[in-house]
Amino acid sequence: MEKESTSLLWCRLWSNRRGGEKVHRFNQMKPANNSLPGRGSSRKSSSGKEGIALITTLVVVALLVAVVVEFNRTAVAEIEISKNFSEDKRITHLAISSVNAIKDLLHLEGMGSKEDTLLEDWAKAQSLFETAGGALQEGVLEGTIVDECGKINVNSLVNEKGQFDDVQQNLWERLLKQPRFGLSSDQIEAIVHGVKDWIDKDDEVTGIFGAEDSFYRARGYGCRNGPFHTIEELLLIKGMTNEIFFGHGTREGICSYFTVFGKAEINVNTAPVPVLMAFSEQMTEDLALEMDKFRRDETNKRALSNKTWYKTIWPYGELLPEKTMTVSSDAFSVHLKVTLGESVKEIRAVISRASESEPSLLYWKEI
Ligand SMILES: [Ca+2]
Ligand SMILES: [Ca+2]
Repeated sequence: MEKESTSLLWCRLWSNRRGGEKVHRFNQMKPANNSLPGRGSSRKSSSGKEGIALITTLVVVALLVAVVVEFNRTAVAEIEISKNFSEDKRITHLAISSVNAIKDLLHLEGMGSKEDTLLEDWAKAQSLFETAGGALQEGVLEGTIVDECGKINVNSLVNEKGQFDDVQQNLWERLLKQPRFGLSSDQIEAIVHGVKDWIDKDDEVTGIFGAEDSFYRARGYGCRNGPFHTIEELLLIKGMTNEIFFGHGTREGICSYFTVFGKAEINVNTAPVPVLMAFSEQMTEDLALEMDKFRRDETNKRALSNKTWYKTIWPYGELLPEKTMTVSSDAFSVHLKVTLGESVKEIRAVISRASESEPSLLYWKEI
């Protein structure tokens, strides 16, 4: 029965891909009772949930395999047309197709449940890419998907009045003082104040370490006085270095824990352990690791729909800053590595998935 369903879905998707349709026939993929819920609605039964999860998994594998098979077919056809068809173009074609498949995956998972967790298929992208890559005639497809909403949003450090958001400032300071980054208290203050001045619209230097236009003009560029557009923009801030941003030796870089995409709230289901540790002065690494273990346990899946699940582990009276916590996400980054023959290409893309609309591409960069 399962084999028959997989085959049926594959054929439908394959047929759609060949016809160039972007939108898949969700009606045909609905369970017989027509109970596929919209994003944000409650699910009717656990069997319904399992059904949706199974369908999502089947569709994702079918999508990625279809992408690769289509790629092989197109590549062979185009090679016959032009002998100058370069590996570079073929890699780009495969990368675009793969990111489109990921957009479909995120759309489907968004329809299945309102919460986003590390138990979902997007978080197991490596194995999905391996499955799809197995259908490649030559080459390797590797990749990861990361929830950008599990990170601290750089632009949320400053409120509409141009002042520090206290909760966000605390998050920054608690994160950056972790020994993994090897930063002194002066360095931390310089980064936090520098970022605040970069965003705020005024030209008043914050504290003794901040910097405004007069400082940056000497470097040949102006102060943004507005929101960050990319996370790499942090490298322009006074006090920031390549070593701090990317890491060096045993020191970890800070770049994996900040984002410019998504919302101010952090998804407690997907935030990396160091970000969990930044939620409270009382949060130890052991506690954060225990939270991480809890949210990766399939038997706790239902609990993850409510951001207060942490209380089942949290031993302290003081609550975590729940206003800055969420269980759902609207921005995901894809890191893709495609190898064909001697050519290798890495792509970083960011996909936005606002509720009630199809995912869209926010960012695309060939590394
Ligand atoms: Ca300022
Ligand atoms: Ca400013």
